[in-house]
Amino acid sequence: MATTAAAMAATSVVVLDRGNNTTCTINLHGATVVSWRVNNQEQLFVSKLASFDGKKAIRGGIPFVFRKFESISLDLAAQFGAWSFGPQHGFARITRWHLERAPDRLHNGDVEAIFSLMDNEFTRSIWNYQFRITYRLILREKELHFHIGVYNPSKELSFSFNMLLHTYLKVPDVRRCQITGLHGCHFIDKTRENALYQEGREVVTVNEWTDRIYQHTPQEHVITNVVSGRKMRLHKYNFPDTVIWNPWIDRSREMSDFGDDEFPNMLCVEAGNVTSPVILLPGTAFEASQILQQFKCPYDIINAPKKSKKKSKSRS
Ligand code: TA6
Repeated sequence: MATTAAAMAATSVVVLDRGNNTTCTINLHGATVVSWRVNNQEQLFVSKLASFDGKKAIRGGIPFVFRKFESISLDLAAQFGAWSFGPQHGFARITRWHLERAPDRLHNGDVEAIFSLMDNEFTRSIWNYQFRITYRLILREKELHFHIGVYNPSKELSFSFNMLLHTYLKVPDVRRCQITGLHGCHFIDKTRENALYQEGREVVTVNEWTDRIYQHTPQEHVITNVVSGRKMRLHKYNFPDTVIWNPWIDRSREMSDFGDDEFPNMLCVEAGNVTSPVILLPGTAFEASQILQQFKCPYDIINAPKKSKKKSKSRS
Protein backbone atom coordinates (compact mmCIF):
# COMPACT_ATOMS: atom_id res chain seq x y z
CA MET A 1 0.00 0.00 0.00
CA ALA A 2 1.56 3.36 -1.02
CA THR A 3 2.47 5.44 1.99
CA THR A 4 0.25 8.54 1.90
CA ALA A 5 1.85 11.97 2.31
CA ALA A 6 -0.02 12.30 5.60
CA ALA A 7 1.34 8.98 6.82
CA MET A 8 4.81 10.03 5.66
CA ALA A 9 4.43 13.35 7.48
CA ALA A 10 3.14 11.60 10.57
CA THR A 11 6.12 9.28 10.66
CA SER A 12 8.51 12.08 9.88
CA VAL A 13 9.11 13.32 13.41
CA VAL A 14 11.09 11.68 16.17
CA VAL A 15 10.84 13.00 19.73
CA LEU A 16 13.48 12.64 22.44
CA ASP A 17 11.74 13.17 25.78
CA ARG A 18 13.87 13.50 28.90
CA GLY A 19 10.89 14.34 31.12
CA ASN A 20 10.49 17.62 33.00
CA ASN A 21 9.21 19.18 29.74
CA THR A 22 12.64 18.79 28.22
CA THR A 23 12.32 17.45 24.70
CA CYS A 24 13.97 17.52 21.27
CA THR A 25 12.02 16.95 18.05
CA ILE A 26 13.68 15.93 14.79
CA ASN A 27 12.00 15.88 11.38
CA LEU A 28 13.38 13.08 9.20
CA HIS A 29 13.23 15.56 6.33
CA GLY A 30 16.81 16.67 6.47
CA ALA A 31 17.19 15.30 10.03
CA THR A 32 16.26 18.84 10.87
CA VAL A 33 15.99 19.50 14.62
CA VAL A 34 12.72 21.47 14.67
CA SER A 35 12.35 21.93 18.42
CA TRP A 36 14.46 21.84 21.58
CA ARG A 37 12.53 22.61 24.76
CA VAL A 38 14.23 23.01 28.12
CA ASN A 39 11.73 22.95 30.97
CA ASN A 40 9.06 23.78 28.40
CA GLN A 41 10.94 26.77 26.94
CA GLU A 42 11.63 26.59 23.22
CA GLN A 43 15.30 27.36 22.39
CA LEU A 44 15.10 27.24 18.60
CA PHE A 45 13.41 29.55 16.08
CA VAL A 46 11.17 28.04 13.40
CA SER A 47 9.38 30.45 11.05
CA LYS A 48 5.59 30.50 11.20
CA LEU A 49 5.80 30.30 7.38
CA ALA A 50 8.20 27.34 7.33
CA SER A 51 7.30 24.65 4.80
CA PHE A 52 6.88 21.04 5.92
CA ASP A 53 6.08 19.68 2.47
CA GLY A 54 8.96 17.22 2.55
CA LYS A 55 10.53 19.03 -0.38
CA LYS A 56 11.74 22.47 0.63
CA ALA A 57 14.28 22.98 3.41
CA ILE A 58 12.64 23.73 6.76
CA ARG A 59 13.04 27.45 7.61
CA GLY A 60 14.35 27.23 11.12
CA GLY A 61 15.53 24.79 13.75
CA ILE A 62 18.85 23.22 12.80
CA PRO A 63 19.07 22.29 9.10
CA PHE A 64 22.00 19.98 8.25
CA VAL A 65 24.10 21.50 5.48
CA PHE A 66 26.01 18.89 3.44
CA ARG A 67 27.76 18.52 0.97
CA LYS A 68 28.06 22.18 -0.11
CA PHE A 69 27.81 25.64 1.49
CA GLU A 70 26.90 28.20 -1.12
CA SER A 71 27.72 31.53 -2.73
CA ILE A 72 30.95 32.74 -1.20
CA SER A 73 33.75 34.96 -2.50
CA LEU A 74 35.08 34.63 -6.06
CA ASP A 75 38.33 32.82 -5.38
CA LEU A 76 36.58 30.45 -3.01
CA ALA A 77 33.80 30.09 -5.57
CA ALA A 78 36.53 28.90 -7.96
CA GLN A 79 37.40 26.30 -5.32
CA PHE A 80 33.88 25.23 -4.48
CA GLY A 81 32.22 26.32 -7.69
CA ALA A 82 28.68 27.60 -7.95
CA TRP A 83 27.96 24.10 -8.94
CA SER A 84 25.82 23.87 -12.03
CA PHE A 85 23.36 21.51 -10.40
CA GLY A 86 22.33 20.75 -6.89
CA PRO A 87 20.45 22.67 -4.22
CA GLN A 88 21.59 25.69 -2.21
CA HIS A 89 23.32 24.47 0.97
CA GLY A 90 23.47 20.91 -0.36
CA PHE A 91 21.06 17.99 -0.57
CA ALA A 92 21.16 16.64 2.98
CA ARG A 93 18.65 19.16 4.38
CA ILE A 94 16.06 18.24 1.72
CA THR A 95 16.54 14.47 1.82
CA ARG A 96 14.70 12.04 4.09
CA TRP A 97 17.06 10.55 6.65
CA HIS A 98 16.79 7.13 8.28
CA LEU A 99 16.18 6.62 12.00
CA GLU A 100 19.13 4.34 12.78
CA ARG A 101 18.44 3.96 16.49
CA ALA A 102 15.16 5.07 18.09
CA PRO A 103 15.25 7.30 21.15
CA ASP A 104 16.79 5.40 24.04
CA ARG A 105 17.15 6.49 27.67
CA LEU A 106 20.73 6.19 28.91
CA HIS A 107 21.65 5.16 32.45
CA ASN A 108 22.17 8.82 33.46
CA GLY A 109 18.71 9.85 32.29
CA ASP A 110 19.86 11.41 29.03
CA VAL A 111 18.09 10.36 25.85
CA GLU A 112 19.93 9.43 22.66
CA ALA A 113 18.88 8.74 19.07
CA ILE A 114 20.89 8.13 15.90
CA PHE A 115 19.98 9.17 12.35
CA SER A 116 21.77 8.26 9.15
CA LEU A 117 21.93 9.22 5.50
CA MET A 118 23.52 7.19 2.73
CA ASP A 119 23.92 7.92 -0.95
CA ASN A 120 20.80 7.11 -2.95
CA GLU A 121 19.50 7.69 -6.47
CA PHE A 122 18.67 11.34 -5.72
CA THR A 123 22.03 12.17 -4.12
CA ARG A 124 23.97 10.32 -6.81
CA SER A 125 22.06 12.26 -9.48
CA ILE A 126 23.68 15.37 -7.98
CA TRP A 127 26.94 14.02 -6.66
CA ASN A 128 27.99 10.60 -7.83
CA TYR A 129 29.78 9.38 -4.72
CA GLN A 130 29.08 6.74 -2.09
CA PHE A 131 28.91 8.15 1.44
CA ARG A 132 27.36 7.48 4.81
CA ILE A 133 26.60 10.02 7.53
CA THR A 134 25.62 9.19 11.09
CA TYR A 135 24.09 11.89 13.28
CA ARG A 136 23.86 11.06 16.99
CA LEU A 137 21.83 13.42 19.15
CA ILE A 138 21.92 13.32 22.95
CA LEU A 139 19.39 15.30 24.99
CA ARG A 140 20.72 16.23 28.41
CA GLU A 141 19.14 18.36 31.16
CA LYS A 142 20.12 21.74 29.69
CA GLU A 143 22.27 20.59 26.77
CA LEU A 144 21.90 19.13 23.31
CA HIS A 145 24.85 17.19 21.89
CA PHE A 146 25.47 16.55 18.17
CA HIS A 147 27.98 13.90 17.08
CA ILE A 148 28.51 13.53 13.34
CA GLY A 149 30.45 10.88 11.43
CA VAL A 150 31.05 11.03 7.66
CA TYR A 151 32.37 7.83 6.09
CA ASN A 152 33.79 7.24 2.62
CA PRO A 153 33.09 3.54 1.91
CA SER A 154 34.71 3.71 -1.53
CA LYS A 155 37.86 1.67 -2.14
CA GLU A 156 39.17 4.02 -4.86
CA LEU A 157 37.60 7.47 -4.77
CA SER A 158 38.24 10.35 -2.37
CA PHE A 159 35.64 13.06 -2.02
CA SER A 160 35.42 16.56 -0.56
CA PHE A 161 32.64 18.30 1.27
CA ASN A 162 31.54 21.25 3.35
CA MET A 163 29.33 20.62 6.34
CA LEU A 164 27.51 22.98 8.72
CA LEU A 165 24.84 23.00 11.40
CA HIS A 166 22.61 25.92 10.40
CA THR A 167 21.39 26.67 13.94
CA TYR A 168 18.51 29.18 14.28
CA LEU A 169 18.48 30.38 17.90
CA LYS A 170 15.24 31.83 19.20
CA VAL A 171 15.83 35.22 20.84
CA PRO A 172 13.50 37.84 22.37
CA ASP A 173 15.36 40.66 20.60
CA VAL A 174 18.40 40.01 18.40
CA ARG A 175 19.60 43.59 18.98
CA ARG A 176 20.30 42.69 22.63
CA CYS A 177 22.38 39.59 21.84
CA GLN A 178 26.18 39.53 22.19
CA ILE A 179 28.38 36.80 20.69
CA THR A 180 31.84 36.00 22.06
CA GLY A 181 34.77 34.22 20.49
CA LEU A 182 34.99 36.18 17.21
CA HIS A 183 37.36 38.95 18.21
CA GLY A 184 40.37 39.08 15.86
CA CYS A 185 38.93 36.47 13.46
CA HIS A 186 38.89 37.17 9.73
CA PHE A 187 35.50 37.01 8.08
CA ILE A 188 33.98 37.01 4.59
CA ASP A 189 31.23 39.62 4.58
CA LYS A 190 28.50 38.50 2.19
CA THR A 191 26.73 41.84 2.69
CA ARG A 192 29.76 43.64 1.25
CA GLU A 193 30.59 41.66 -1.93
CA ASN A 194 32.30 38.87 0.00
CA ALA A 195 35.16 41.13 1.00
CA LEU A 196 37.49 39.91 3.75
CA TYR A 197 37.68 41.84 7.05
CA GLN A 198 39.00 41.26 10.58
CA GLU A 199 36.67 41.44 13.59
CA GLY A 200 37.74 44.24 15.93
CA ARG A 201 34.95 43.99 18.47
CA GLU A 202 35.34 42.12 21.77
CA VAL A 203 31.77 40.88 21.39
CA VAL A 204 29.74 40.89 18.17
CA THR A 205 26.28 42.41 18.09
CA VAL A 206 23.68 42.39 15.28
CA ASN A 207 21.87 45.61 14.39
CA GLU A 208 21.57 45.23 10.60
CA TRP A 209 21.56 42.66 7.80
CA THR A 210 24.41 40.38 8.83
CA ASP A 211 25.83 37.49 6.79
CA ARG A 212 29.40 36.65 7.74
CA ILE A 213 31.62 33.60 7.47
CA TYR A 214 34.14 33.81 10.33
CA GLN A 215 37.20 31.69 9.72
CA HIS A 216 39.28 29.62 12.13
CA THR A 217 37.15 30.54 15.13
CA PRO A 218 37.81 29.19 18.64
CA GLN A 219 35.94 26.16 19.93
CA GLU A 220 33.49 28.14 22.01
CA HIS A 221 31.00 30.97 21.62
CA VAL A 222 28.64 32.35 24.24
CA ILE A 223 25.48 34.08 23.01
CA THR A 224 23.73 36.30 25.54
CA ASN A 225 20.06 37.25 25.87
CA VAL A 226 18.63 34.17 24.26
CA VAL A 227 15.34 32.77 25.58
CA SER A 228 14.29 34.40 28.89
CA GLY A 229 17.53 36.31 29.21
CA ARG A 230 19.65 33.19 29.52
CA LYS A 231 22.88 32.46 27.70
CA MET A 232 23.71 29.78 25.19
CA ARG A 233 27.15 28.22 25.03
CA LEU A 234 28.04 26.69 21.67
CA HIS A 235 31.00 24.35 21.91
CA LYS A 236 32.27 22.87 18.68
CA TYR A 237 34.85 20.34 17.62
CA ASN A 238 36.31 19.97 14.09
CA PHE A 239 34.13 22.83 12.86
CA PRO A 240 36.71 25.58 12.16
CA ASP A 241 34.27 28.23 10.88
CA THR A 242 31.31 30.12 12.33
CA VAL A 243 28.60 31.77 10.23
CA ILE A 244 26.55 34.59 11.75
CA TRP A 245 23.32 35.46 9.93
CA ASN A 246 20.27 37.63 10.32
CA PRO A 247 18.37 38.67 7.15
CA TRP A 248 17.04 41.90 8.73
CA ILE A 249 14.25 43.79 6.92
CA ASP A 250 14.93 43.61 3.17
CA ARG A 251 16.18 40.03 2.96
CA SER A 252 13.26 38.88 5.14
CA ARG A 253 10.89 40.15 2.48
CA GLU A 254 12.68 38.11 -0.17
CA MET A 255 12.00 34.80 1.59
CA SER A 256 8.51 33.33 1.07
CA ASP A 257 8.93 30.97 4.02
CA PHE A 258 9.95 33.69 6.49
CA GLY A 259 7.68 36.35 8.04
CA ASP A 260 8.61 39.99 7.37
CA ASP A 261 8.40 40.68 11.11
CA GLU A 262 10.30 37.65 12.34
CA PHE A 263 13.95 38.80 11.99
CA PRO A 264 14.18 40.34 15.51
CA ASN A 265 13.43 36.91 17.04
CA MET A 266 16.12 34.77 15.43
CA LEU A 267 19.90 34.64 15.27
CA CYS A 268 21.81 32.05 13.28
CA VAL A 269 25.11 30.96 14.81
CA GLU A 270 26.36 28.17 12.56
CA ALA A 271 29.34 25.90 13.23
CA GLY A 272 30.82 24.39 10.11
CA ASN A 273 33.50 23.55 7.57
CA VAL A 274 32.89 26.32 5.05
CA THR A 275 36.07 27.99 3.88
CA SER A 276 38.13 24.86 3.34
CA PRO A 277 36.61 21.59 2.18
CA VAL A 278 37.18 18.37 4.08
CA ILE A 279 38.90 15.81 1.85
CA LEU A 280 37.96 12.22 2.72
CA LEU A 281 40.22 9.48 1.37
CA PRO A 282 38.80 6.05 0.45
CA GLY A 283 37.81 3.99 3.49
CA THR A 284 38.30 6.85 5.94
CA ALA A 285 36.02 8.79 8.28
CA PHE A 286 35.63 12.33 9.56
CA GLU A 287 34.07 13.28 12.88
CA ALA A 288 32.77 16.58 14.18
CA SER A 289 30.55 17.62 17.07
CA GLN A 290 28.67 20.47 18.65
CA ILE A 291 27.23 21.02 22.12
CA LEU A 292 24.56 23.62 22.80
CA GLN A 293 24.25 24.44 26.49
CA GLN A 294 21.68 26.79 27.92
CA PHE A 295 22.73 28.45 31.15
CA LYS A 296 21.95 31.26 33.53
CA CYS A 297 24.70 33.72 34.54
CA PRO A 298 24.05 36.95 36.42
CA TYR A 299 26.84 38.91 34.73
CA ASP A 300 27.01 40.10 31.14
CA ILE A 301 29.91 38.45 29.40
CA ILE A 302 32.13 41.51 29.42
CA ASN A 303 31.92 42.18 33.17
CA ALA A 304 31.79 38.55 34.29
CA PRO A 305 34.28 38.19 37.21
CA LYS A 306 37.48 36.56 35.92
CA LYS A 307 38.22 33.13 37.35
CA SER A 308 40.37 34.00 40.44
CA LYS A 309 43.91 32.81 39.91
CA LYS A 310 45.01 30.42 42.70
CA LYS A 311 46.73 32.54 45.38
CA SER A 312 50.51 32.11 44.84
CA LYS A 313 52.13 30.11 47.54
CA SER A 314 54.45 33.03 48.45
CA ARG A 315 51.55 35.12 49.79
CA SER A 316 50.16 32.53 52.22
O1 TA6 B 1 24.10 30.66 6.50
C1 TA6 B 1 23.81 31.93 6.07
C2 TA6 B 1 23.22 31.82 4.67
O2 TA6 B 1 24.09 31.25 3.80
C3 TA6 B 1 22.73 33.18 4.18
O3 TA6 B 1 23.51 33.63 3.12
C4 TA6 B 1 21.31 32.93 3.75
O4 TA6 B 1 21.25 32.57 2.44
C5 TA6 B 1 20.92 31.79 4.66
O5 TA6 B 1 22.05 30.99 4.72
C6 TA6 B 1 19.69 31.04 4.31
O6 TA6 B 1 19.89 30.26 3.21
P1 TA6 B 1 18.64 29.42 2.65
O7 TA6 B 1 19.20 28.61 1.54
O8 TA6 B 1 18.16 28.57 3.80
O9 TA6 B 1 17.61 30.41 2.23
